[in-house]
Amino acid sequence: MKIHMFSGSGFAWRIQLACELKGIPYDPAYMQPTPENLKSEAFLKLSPRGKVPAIETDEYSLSESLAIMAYLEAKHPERPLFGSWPEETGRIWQKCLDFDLYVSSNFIPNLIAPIVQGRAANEVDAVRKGAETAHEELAKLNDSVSASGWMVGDKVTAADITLYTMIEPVIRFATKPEILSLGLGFDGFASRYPKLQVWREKVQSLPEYDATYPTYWREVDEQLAAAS
Ligand SMILES: N[C@@H](CCC(=O)N[C@@H](CS)C(=O)NCC(=O)O)C(=O)O
Repeated sequence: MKIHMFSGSGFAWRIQLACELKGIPYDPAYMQPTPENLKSEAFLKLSPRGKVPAIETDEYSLSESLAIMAYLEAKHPERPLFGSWPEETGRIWQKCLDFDLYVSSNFIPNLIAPIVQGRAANEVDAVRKGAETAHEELAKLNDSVSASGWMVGDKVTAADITLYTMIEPVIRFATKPEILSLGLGFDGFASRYPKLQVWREKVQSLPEYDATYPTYWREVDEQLAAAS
């Protein structure tokens, strides 16, 4: 199964994590995130909105990260990521949908995109407002971490995957050296959101995690480490 993606896409990271956790073999089909690639006729057949991730096998293709995770769960029910009984399944879906409908829909256009696209310094007020909304949501999420340290229940689920792969890019991009002067408040993440920090470390400690860490991020990290 191919995963059409580009390195650093949080939505595609979800599919890699789901595959690694479930032991599903996959082939990351990396592309450059250009309009020529994403909006090409061939790619639009796999992903009608021209967005990654999309999966492709000889018989089937699918886009939308939550739909892909649900498909993988139905196809490979072992090591469930969407719960083992109806009430748990409902809670996991609630967490995933709430996050994508109301939270990541703010993170991406109002915080991550202006930073990644180098617009943040010219759009300081809008970015600060995006950060403020993100902090309100993160505070609620911090309070909602379950007693086990996972988002729902007592083991890693699709809820953890869905949230982690968007929260981690926010922390990474909003703490870039050139962004710190905007005072967006993510450099104190661990003390501001102690339960989320423990949760982050739980995700990062999963044996399957390292294989999914974005290769592009790793290269940048290594270059920075070598330069310092
Ligand atoms: N709702 C979609 C969102 C996918 C998405 O926004 N992907 C981004 C990369 S992280 C993308 O392909 N952006 C390119 C574009 O919109 O042109 C999902 O969950 O898969």
